[in-house]
Amino acid sequence: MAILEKVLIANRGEIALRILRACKELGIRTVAVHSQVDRELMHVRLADETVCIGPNSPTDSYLNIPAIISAAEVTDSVAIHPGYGFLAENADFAEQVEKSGFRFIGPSADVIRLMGNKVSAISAMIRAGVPTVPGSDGPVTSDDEKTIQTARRIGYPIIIKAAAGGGGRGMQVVHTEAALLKSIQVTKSEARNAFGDDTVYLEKYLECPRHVEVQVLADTHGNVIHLGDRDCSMQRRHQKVIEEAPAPDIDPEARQRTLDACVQACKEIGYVGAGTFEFLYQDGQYYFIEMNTRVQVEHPVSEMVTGVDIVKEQLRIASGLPLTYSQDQITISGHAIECRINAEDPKTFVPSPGKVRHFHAPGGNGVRVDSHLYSGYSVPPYYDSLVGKLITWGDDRESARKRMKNALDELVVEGIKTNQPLHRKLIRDTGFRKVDFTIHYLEKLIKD
Ligand code: MV4
Repeated sequence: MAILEKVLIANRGEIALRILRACKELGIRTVAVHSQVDRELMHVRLADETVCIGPNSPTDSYLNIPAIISAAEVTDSVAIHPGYGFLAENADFAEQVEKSGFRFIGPSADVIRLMGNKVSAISAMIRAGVPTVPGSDGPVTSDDEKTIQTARRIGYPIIIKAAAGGGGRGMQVVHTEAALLKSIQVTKSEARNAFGDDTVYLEKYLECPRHVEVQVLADTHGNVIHLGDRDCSMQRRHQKVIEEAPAPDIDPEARQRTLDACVQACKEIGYVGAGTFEFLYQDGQYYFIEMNTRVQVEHPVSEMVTGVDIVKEQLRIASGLPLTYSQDQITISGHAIECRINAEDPKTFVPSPGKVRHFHAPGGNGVRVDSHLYSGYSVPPYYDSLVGKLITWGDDRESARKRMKNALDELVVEGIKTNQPLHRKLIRDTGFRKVDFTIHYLEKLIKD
């Protein structure tokens, strides 16, 4: 078996550059597809071939399935890497890519669909022995008496979630039985409008958890490994701001059981590719909430503590090659922290596109910068405001933190506003230093 010959990168910005670098290391030829304004992107300059797939609006370009597949056809690409966001977790896209004769770099359309529906995802996890949140074990039905009984068994507060939701869309918390049925109707109606599917389910609402996730890799030969976990609790409005690996201050037995269960679940569902199991972690227990069937923004922190190149593994897996490592060859060494650099006002979080007059990346031992920025580049207003990721590694959490403090002091982005000042504050914050935080920490910190 040989490595893929030519890969089309169906994304933009830092992740497109990240994928291009992995392709180059493996000797894979690259096709960059881009919107009109994006011809100035760094990875477009570096790609072997480029195709303009449409106007600036994402719907006309990076979400335009026929345009992307046509670009794969005219360039004789053999595979499509979707990155994250855009079409990365769109099962119909994966299906059309495969039906058109290309390899989709990710799991099968069926597995994307199974995990895209949160009710079927949770059922699959229960079958595989992954710990889940106490809940309705299936959708809420029209039998209101039964729903009330189910809610009493779970106990209040309860969170109502849309099966087609995820990533914070389509959820509502209820504190009393009096509010239950009305809230279910409201969530159903919102879900119908947003996703065209009004299926909802119930879970016990965990009030002060951390967000801990497990990175896995699975090949087409039945080999599955995990790369440990990450903490992504520092977030605002479901946008992660800082991530780290390994998740600090975790019960070792609960962790090992959960990591093993994730590997087992991949085997049972026939998972192929890179994937992430999302958990809430509270009082020493893990509770599965969702699975992401793509490479994630924060994958570098897992790379830094394992030495595994996750994107190269994705490309090997899609080529039909076995994973480079067995589980025995994976050790977690040291600690890594990632700060997401966004083009936005550090106080109001309003996007701040525009021309980068001057860019200077920090460097030195244990410092990694994943960014498509360069001096003179204009950040367009049409897309996500993520312009780079600063990642540091150290022997332990405190060393990684100190390196991040210095790297943030060195970073220069002039011409646009970025959240660099917020990061400089957070990295010095006592709650962050002492691992005394939950998913609600940053939003509370910003308030005062
Ligand atoms: C929860 C929860 C508390 N209890 N489920 C939000 C995003 C989606 N992935 C799931 N989410 C939550 N589910 C139960 N049973 C709290 C959240 C939640 C959250 C989770 C992870 C990271 C940030 C969050 C922010 C607010 C709420």
